[in-house]
Amino acid sequence: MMGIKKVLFATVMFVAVWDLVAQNPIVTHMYTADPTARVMNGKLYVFPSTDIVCEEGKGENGFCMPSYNVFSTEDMVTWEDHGKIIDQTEVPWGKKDGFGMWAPDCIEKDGVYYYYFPAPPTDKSAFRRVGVATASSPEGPYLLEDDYIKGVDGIDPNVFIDDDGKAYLYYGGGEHLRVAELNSDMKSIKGKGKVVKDLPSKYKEGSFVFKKDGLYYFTFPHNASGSEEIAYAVGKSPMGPFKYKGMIMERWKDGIWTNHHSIVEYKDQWYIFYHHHDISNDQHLRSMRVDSLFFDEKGMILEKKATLRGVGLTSIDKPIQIDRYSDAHKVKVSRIKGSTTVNWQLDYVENGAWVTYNAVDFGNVKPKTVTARVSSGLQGGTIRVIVGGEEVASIKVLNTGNWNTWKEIEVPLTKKIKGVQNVKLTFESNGAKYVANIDWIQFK
Ligand code: FUB
Repeated sequence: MMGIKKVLFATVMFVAVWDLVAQNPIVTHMYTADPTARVMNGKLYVFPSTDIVCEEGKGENGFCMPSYNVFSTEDMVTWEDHGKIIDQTEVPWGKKDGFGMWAPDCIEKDGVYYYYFPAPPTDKSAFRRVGVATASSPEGPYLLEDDYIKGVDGIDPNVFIDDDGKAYLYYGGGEHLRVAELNSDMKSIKGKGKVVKDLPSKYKEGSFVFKKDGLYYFTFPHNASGSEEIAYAVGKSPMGPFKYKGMIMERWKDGIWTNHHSIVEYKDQWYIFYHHHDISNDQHLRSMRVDSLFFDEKGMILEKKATLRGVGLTSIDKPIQIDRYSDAHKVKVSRIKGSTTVNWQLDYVENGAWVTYNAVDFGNVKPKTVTARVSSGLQGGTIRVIVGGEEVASIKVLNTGNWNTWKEIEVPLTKKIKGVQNVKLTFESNGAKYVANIDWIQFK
């Protein structure tokens, strides 16, 4: 799917800039979950948690989560990894081998970046306590507070600062989620946390609050049946009550129990960040994703279908990873066996299948050919390439030997293409059920 273009290792800093990609998942060199996205200094920063493969007996509930990295983008396409900002071994009050650094948040107030994270405390006073670390830049370095926030007991801290400067901490997981007003030091709460009222019953976690046009949106993963959907409620105060409005994103039905999100507006577009188990197919090794989000004229959130395509424009200067499609019919997706990078293919592509990939930026290059990297263990067939609604090429695929033997087939384009266009491929077989597997296409 993508390759690392530049990787610089230093003692304390790891920086990686990826080839232009705008697809899901957005990071493939490590597992990232629970993404909190924030706009800071004109950039979009994402603060996720980190999943790693668990050693026997480590972590909790199958999760092994030792540390936090921070990522940023300015174009929603190129992502930079600013490296590890906090490790469990550095938390003064936390277990050094707890592997329980669950969903974090970060927010700026008066030029200080406050990073909130849950961790298992050494004093065993709770399953999770919430710690704070501060920095003068979103990328750190972060200075950890000596102790956790007193009176806060629970996972998934989220902070919202209202227009009047008052800050609120939301936290917890279970039948009830909680809210407390933060003191102006942003490191302690006023009184006791209160239950957020009027939310639907059953398991909830991962509160994320934002305000739009005077309305407060209380959004949360909700396990209404079997795995978590992303749901929301709205209210007129950051403390609630909130009126339940329904689902933003439906629950996963392919073996992953959690989802965890954040919602942010960046450069006049709203986005939802969330996670799935794209790379690993293991619900404890998750990868963060992003899709665009829309509201209706009354401010209600339109339900979002998770996509592989993600967001942003895809430039034609590299192969287009068609397996990260916008929409598809009669195809499956799998990792390519033996690939040294994280790389997917479309497979089980049936006669009559189609796949769309939106927002390809052809610029003014006016490409002359299109190449497809394909394999077929049967008779092959024809792949028609349709750009902006018009057929621009037809690619004949024959048997390549087997489904793991790849061939690049280049054909001329019959039309001039420029600007931003949606691309569609249709598949017709030479008689067999399956046409061809396809890794990528490239316009040149
Ligand atoms: O990542 C560990 C936990 O899983 C998070 O804290 C929850 O929100 C769920 O995503």
